[in-house]
Order: sequence, then C-alpha cells, then structure tokens
Amino acid sequence: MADLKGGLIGCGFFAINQLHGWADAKGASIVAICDRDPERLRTVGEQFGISRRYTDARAMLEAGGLDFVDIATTVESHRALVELTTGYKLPTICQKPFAPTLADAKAMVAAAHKAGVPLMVHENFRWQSPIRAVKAILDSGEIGTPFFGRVSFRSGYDVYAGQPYLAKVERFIVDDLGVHVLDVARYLFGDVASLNARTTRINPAIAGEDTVTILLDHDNGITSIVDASYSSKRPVEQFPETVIEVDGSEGSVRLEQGYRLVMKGRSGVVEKDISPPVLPWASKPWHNVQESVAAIQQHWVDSLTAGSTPATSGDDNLKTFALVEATYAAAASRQLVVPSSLL
Ligand code: NAD
Ligand code: 89V
Repeated sequence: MADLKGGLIGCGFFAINQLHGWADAKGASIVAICDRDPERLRTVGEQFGISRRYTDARAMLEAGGLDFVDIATTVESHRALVELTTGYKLPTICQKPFAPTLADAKAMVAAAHKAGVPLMVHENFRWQSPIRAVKAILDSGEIGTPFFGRVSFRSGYDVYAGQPYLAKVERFIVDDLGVHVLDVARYLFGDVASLNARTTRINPAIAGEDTVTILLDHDNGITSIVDASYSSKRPVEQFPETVIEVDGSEGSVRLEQGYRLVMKGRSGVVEKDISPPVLPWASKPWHNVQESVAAIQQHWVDSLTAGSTPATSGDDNLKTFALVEATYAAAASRQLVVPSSLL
C-alpha cells in the first residue's frame, strides 16, 4: 500500500521532532509543510527535503494530494485550523494543549464528527516506553488491585528558553505540562470522579502558575496525586522525566528518577533500568519525549490504516481537558470539583 501523504502546519520548535518522527514512520510521510513565517518554512523545508511549502494553510489544502494533516502550531490557532482541515474532510492530528477553552475543544470534536474524519490530539506522554512499562505491570495483575498512585513531574529546567511563550501565558503549568501528567494519571488509573487542587507561582519572572498539586478520586476507587513544578531546584535535574508510584493490594511499583523500575509483585522483587532509547535524531534529555513523538505518530498511521480510533482521540482528550479545567476551578475555589460536570 502507498504511504499516506501528510501536510504539517507549524514548523516551529517542536515540529522538528515531529518531522523526524514522520521520516521514521512506516506507512506515511510528510509531503507538504506550512508556516506563516517564510524564513522558518524555508529552513525547515530544506532540512527535511520537503519542496511543497505554503505560508497559508488553506492554500496547502486547496492544492490537494493530502491524506491527513498534522497541526503543530501553538494553541490559539488550533480551533480555526482544525475547523479548516476537517472542512476539507482530512483526518487531523492537533498538538496539545488541544484548545484555549473546553468550549473550543468541544466545537473541534463536533467539527470532526460532522465531517466524519478521525481527530487525534498529540498527547504523547502516555507513549513514553517507561510509562507504558508501568501500565503493563498494572494490567498484568502483578501488584494486585491498585489503591494509591502518584504521577509527578518536578524540574527547574529553563523551559522558557526553547518555548518563550510559556513565560507569558496566564495559565501555565496546568495547561502546558499538567495536561500531560493528568493524561498519564487517566491512562494508568482510569477516569476521575472528583478532584481538588492547589497552584502557586514561585518564579516571579513569569505570568502564570508554575506549581500544581492535585488530589484525584478515580471512578474505580483509586486515590492519586498528580503534581508538577518548574521551580524545583534538585541535586540532579530530572527534566523531562515523569516519576510514578503505585501501591496495590499485592505489591507496589515505582518508576524512579533515572528510569529505574522497582517493583515488588506476586512474582518477587524486580529492579531494572528501563531507560528509553535515544533515537538516531534525538538528544538527551529530550529523548523520552522524542521517542513518544515517534510512537504516537506511528499509532496514528496504524489507526488510520486499520480504521480504528486512536487512543488519544478528540473525544478521549475532552476528558483530560476537563481535568485541566477542574484543576483551575478547584484551585480558584478551594472546593472539590467534579470534572464530568464541566463536559
Ligand atoms: P513555536 O512557536 O516554536 O512554533 C509554532 C509555529 O507555528 C511557528 O513557526 C509559527 O510561525 C507557526 N504558526 C502559528 N500559527 C500558524 C498558522 N495559523 N499557520 C501557519 N503557521 C502558523 O511553538 P512550539 O514550541 O513548537 O509549540 C507548538 C505546539 O507544540 C504548542 O501547542 C506546544 O504546547 C506543543 N508542544 C508539545 C510538546 C509535546 O511534548 N507534546 C512539546 C513542546 C511543545
Ligand atoms: O509539552 C510541552 O509543551 C513541553 C514539555 C514537554 C516540556 O512539557 O513544554
């Protein structure tokens, strides 16, 4: 079968990872790119040998020849672009954060349904192989029935150097990073009945909050804590690692800093290094994120080819988005919030 032909919109900081991932993907390739910045368009087009280049997304779609579109722009453009691409009946991937508001996100999902085309959010953290290893242990029953979990991302890394817009947004860590960590909590422990949360801004040089602590009650009775910080000065910086703790009725599992897996389960104690691979185009410390980009994009190709729904479909991501909104609402009111009431 011929490769699926993709068009990518937004050739900025993170799109470079996506374009490397697409170059490795089996069954798809990017044949056209778009960026409103002509210089950026030229540089990236030359780097990846892509000659079909557009400064306007509609012009790229009008020119035709595409089987799907990958949107890699920042959040303010997502709704208009998803409504545009689905209007052309093109299966679409949209970067996280999915939308500026839940109402926008719902409208984008509705647009895809109306057009009858798949929509996937590029919510890649659950595609990191160490996180999938923890999920496989939970699914295997090794530690029995989980009753406590913690998903944590704490760093002092200068994320603003690569993504300067993050220093200016009013809603920062929950929207940008919390969304990943909350999605991992949903992936591991299931949907959330209610939550409470606290946020703070420690770094005076930025506009938004840079720490968050969330207490979640999952539908299946698991209690979890999700916490994230970009103001944590640690002896060994762990960006961009997510660490995980789970206790179950028959054992426990830890994904510790340095990708060390420590488990006590039905079959005994296991300790091992489960570091993700450093793909040929990747570089530390970003390699775990870069690996997950390649994995989610391959999942998209496989889903599109099989006609199945991708794991982080627009519909699925609305539930993660509701956790983000519930976190801000709980932090503002200091009251318990039921995320499903926001949907
Ligand atoms: P960026 O600002 O570096 O790049 C965005 C690019 O899109 C720019 O080159 C800009 O000119 C272009 N653009 C914006 N609107 C456009 C439009 N309407 N038409 C054509 N081009 C347009 O941003 P970035 O840091 O690459 O982030 C992009 C997105 O990726 C953000 O939503 C961010 O949250 C997300 N991101 C995700 C991960 C992850 O792990 N999933 C990591 C980093 C960034
Ligand atoms: O997802 C993001 O936009 C990035 C990072 C992976 C560092 O959280 O900010």
